[in-house]
Amino acid sequence: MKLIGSPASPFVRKIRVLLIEKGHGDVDVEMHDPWSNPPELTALNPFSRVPALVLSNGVVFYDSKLIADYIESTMQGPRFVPEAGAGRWFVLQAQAHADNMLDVGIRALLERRRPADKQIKDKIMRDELAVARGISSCAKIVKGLEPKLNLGHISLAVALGWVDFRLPHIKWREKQPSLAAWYQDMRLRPSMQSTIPVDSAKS
Ligand SMILES: N[C@@H](CCC(=O)N[C@@H](CS)C(=O)NCC(=O)O)C(=O)O
Repeated sequence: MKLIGSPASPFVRKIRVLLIEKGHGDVDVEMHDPWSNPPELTALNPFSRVPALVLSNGVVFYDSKLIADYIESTMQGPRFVPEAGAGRWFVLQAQAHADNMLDVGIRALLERRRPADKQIKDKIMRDELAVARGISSCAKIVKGLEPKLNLGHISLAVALGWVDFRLPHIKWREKQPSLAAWYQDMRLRPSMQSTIPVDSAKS
C-alpha cells in the first residue's frame, strides 16, 4: 500500500494522522505537487488531486473521505469512526465541516495568489468569512463529539492547523479560547507533530 500525497495538503495530513494514530505510520508516502499535473499522479488519479491511496493489488482510491473509510473498514487498530449510532454521524459531520472549511479556504488562498490586479477581493472576503464562521462553530462541534480521539477531532485539528499555516491573518484564538486550548493539546500529539505541513506545494 502507498499513499500519494503532498507535504502541504491538509487532506493528506488528515489521512497520515489517521494512519499513525491507528498504528500504521509505516505506510509509504510518495510526495508530488498535484498542481503541476505530474504524470505519476495523473496516471493514478486523472483529477491530479491528493491524497490517493494505491493498494497492493494496484487499485487506487481517491478523495480523503473514501480513503479514511477504507482505512477504518479494513485496517487493524483502534477505531476512529464509531460503527453505528449517533456518535458515527457526529464524527462524520465533524469531518465534513472541516473539509468544507478547507475547500473554501483553499479557494481563497488560490485567489490571493493571483496577480494583485486580477484578484477578486469580494470572492476572497466571502470565502475567508466562511472560514471564520466555520471556525466559530468548531467548539460546539468538538463538544458534541465523544472525548475519545476520533476522525472528527483529527479533521478539525488538521483544518485549524491549515488555517494557521496558509491564512494566518484569520486570528481565531482570541475569540475562541476554549477551542484554542483544545487545539493546543491536539497539535502536540506526535501524529500531528510529525506531519506539520511543509511549504513546498501550492495548498
Ligand atoms: N475532496 C478532496 C479534496 C482534495 C484536494 O483538494 N486536494 C488538493 C491538495 S490540498 C489538490 O490535490 N489539489 C489539486 C487540484 O485540485 O488540482 C479530498 O478530500 O481528498
